[in-house]
Amino acid sequence: MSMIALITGATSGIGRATAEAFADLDYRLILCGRRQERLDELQEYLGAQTAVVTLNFDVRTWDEVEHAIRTLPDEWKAIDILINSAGNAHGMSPIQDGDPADWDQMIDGNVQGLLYVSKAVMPGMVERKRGHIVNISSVAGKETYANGAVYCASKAAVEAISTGMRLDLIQHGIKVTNIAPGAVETEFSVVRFKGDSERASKVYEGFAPLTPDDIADAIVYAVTAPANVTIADMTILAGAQAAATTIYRK
Ligand code: 8X3
Repeated sequence: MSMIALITGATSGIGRATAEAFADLDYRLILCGRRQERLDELQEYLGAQTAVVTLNFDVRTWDEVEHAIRTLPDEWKAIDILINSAGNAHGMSPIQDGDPADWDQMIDGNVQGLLYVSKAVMPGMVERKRGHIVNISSVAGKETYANGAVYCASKAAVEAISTGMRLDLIQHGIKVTNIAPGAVETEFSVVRFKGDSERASKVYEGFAPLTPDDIADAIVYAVTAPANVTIADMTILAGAQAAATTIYRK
């Protein structure tokens, strides 16, 4: 039987690109998101290629997460691969001007949500003594930049959780990979700047940003590595990028 992969944040960006790449590997897909129309579209589009189920829940609400995963049909319960891709930035400003509602969105979504989904999936992996968890962090988790303290903190937490998971799960035969992308052009900046697409497009001006497919390639590399190899951590920057905020623009 082919692998079963559960992907959060599957309706856009890195999550969606990973779903497409996994469909090419004939993995069976559990695609999770909050936008039903997009889930339906994915079900139709990728369902032509492989078996797909979609789950609509908010990663920030434990009851929703627990219920969605517990009530998966039996033939979908043995999840081999978990891709924690759901996450976002909300607002960008000096910390003293930050909006606590934005902070909640980032801490609840990027940290708590990742923990909740993992909590719902890990016990089964432990029981089966196999599994692979891939957490999508960010270069922002490795270096804090001005006006991004809380987003960077949320991603630094993802880095710490990835390491902690690797330490705790190794004895159960479960691999954990942390992937830290730099500038990837997705709806990320549009969300960060609250729909201001002009401001968002400036982020990617004058250089070629990463695409979600570039990150999906790295995820495929990590999850298809042989049993004797753990890809623990990958930082992937754009070709013109040297660090989070050091980008050579023309
Ligand atoms: C997104 C990368 O550098 O814009 O996580 O924060 S960055």
